Amino acid sequence: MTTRWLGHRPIAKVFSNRFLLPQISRRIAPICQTWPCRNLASLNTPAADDTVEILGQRFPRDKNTNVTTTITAKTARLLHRQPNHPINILKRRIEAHFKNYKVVDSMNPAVTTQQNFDSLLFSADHPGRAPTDTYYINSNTVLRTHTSAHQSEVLKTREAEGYLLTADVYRRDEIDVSHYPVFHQMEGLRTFDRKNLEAEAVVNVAGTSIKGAVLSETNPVQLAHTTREAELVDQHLRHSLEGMVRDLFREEKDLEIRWIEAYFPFTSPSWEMEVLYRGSWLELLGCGVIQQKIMDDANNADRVGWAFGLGLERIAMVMFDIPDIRLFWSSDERFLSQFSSGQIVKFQPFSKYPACYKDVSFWCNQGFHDNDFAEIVRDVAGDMAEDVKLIDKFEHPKTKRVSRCFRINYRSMDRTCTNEEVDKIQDEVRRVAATTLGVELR
Ligand code: FA5
Ligand code: MG
Repeated sequence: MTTRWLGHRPIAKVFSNRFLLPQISRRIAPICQTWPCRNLASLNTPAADDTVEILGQRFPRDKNTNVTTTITAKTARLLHRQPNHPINILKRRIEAHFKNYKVVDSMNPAVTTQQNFDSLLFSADHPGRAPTDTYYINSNTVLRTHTSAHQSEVLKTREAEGYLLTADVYRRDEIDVSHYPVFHQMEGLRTFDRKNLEAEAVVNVAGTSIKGAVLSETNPVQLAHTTREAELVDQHLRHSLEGMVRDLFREEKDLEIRWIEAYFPFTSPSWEMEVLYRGSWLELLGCGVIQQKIMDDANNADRVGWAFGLGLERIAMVMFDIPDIRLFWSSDERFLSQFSSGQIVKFQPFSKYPACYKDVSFWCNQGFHDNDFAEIVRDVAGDMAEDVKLIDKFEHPKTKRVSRCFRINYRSMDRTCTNEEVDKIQDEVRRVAATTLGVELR
């Protein structure tokens, strides 16, 4: 599945299994207590059965709860604030670049659906709200899916002209070496006095990758803005981001950057920035001119502004040569000892342990979603699951039922696993899938 979650992600078609989801975590917990997976401790976290605990705060469960203790345990890790961790090193680099921006890095990950979606003008039926993609603590509360969830409250403070807000964000997603259900984003915000915009925002874009007309019918100026206002804010935004990325990748003298038109409910015009890295285009961030309604609602009617959201793992994987996103969560000294504050070094991989592939096939009910299966694998196998791929799918010509076959690649980051051990995990994955997703094993 694509990572273009807010912009171009295809609409998730299947919702009917949302009523199965709340049962998953409670059924898995007892199973995993006997299990040698890395997240055993988190699964054992005592919590009253009718509440979800996040950083010491308890939230009532309801029919929409789909977050598991494997995931909530991650909220305490705070990798972005851990000195000598690559995520923190990168965060500080960007903060050093945007010198006068106010740093915000301790916002609570449990946010209301108002903060995560409504305040950002997401429509009621926006696919980003789907429980297949978002971790619901309960019907009104989610683990933030992006740092934009805090835009309004930060703007309301009117404490600075610019902010850099870093936090862990949570998404139900596929499993592979570049996807993890938790990652880190940095949100940048900058506002200008609308009356003094020409003086505050004007930049020289000559010699940058910002070329030609900046605005188009498909990426429009907001009705609330004049074309000149939009142009000034847009150019200041992209000029700032290009400067930051060239500074980060200062060793790559000829780094190629391109701007792709994007759509976000909370900005217009909107862009994604991509860089050409070792022959392929890599999406680093989304950005745009903040919808004036958000500014108005946040007590900033006299100002206009821009915002960006960038993925720190994406950049850190490239800068530090980290091949697998699970490594960021490792507490293995062979990983952690390689990094120290302020230094960009290339990661020296320690030996890769052997992979073990196991397939599972089943008949699915209507409403089955690949992410629900991925969630079971995460809960049962923990970080032993390196990736899960759908390798076959077909519809029975008579019954119209759909059969799917997934291939799970099990590989520990720190030891060789025995075949027996993996077989046991695989048996549990099968069993839990059958009991919680209602699939018929083949
Ligand atoms: C957003 O999350 C928007 N909130 C960004 C934004 C902010 C737009 C402010 C406009 C104004 P998106 O889902 O594309 O957009 O994610 C932003 C960045 O996070 C991506 O460009 C990418 O670098 C990173 N990212 C997204 N999904 C993942 C993932 N699964 N793993 C790692 N990084 C990811
Ligand atoms: Mg994107």
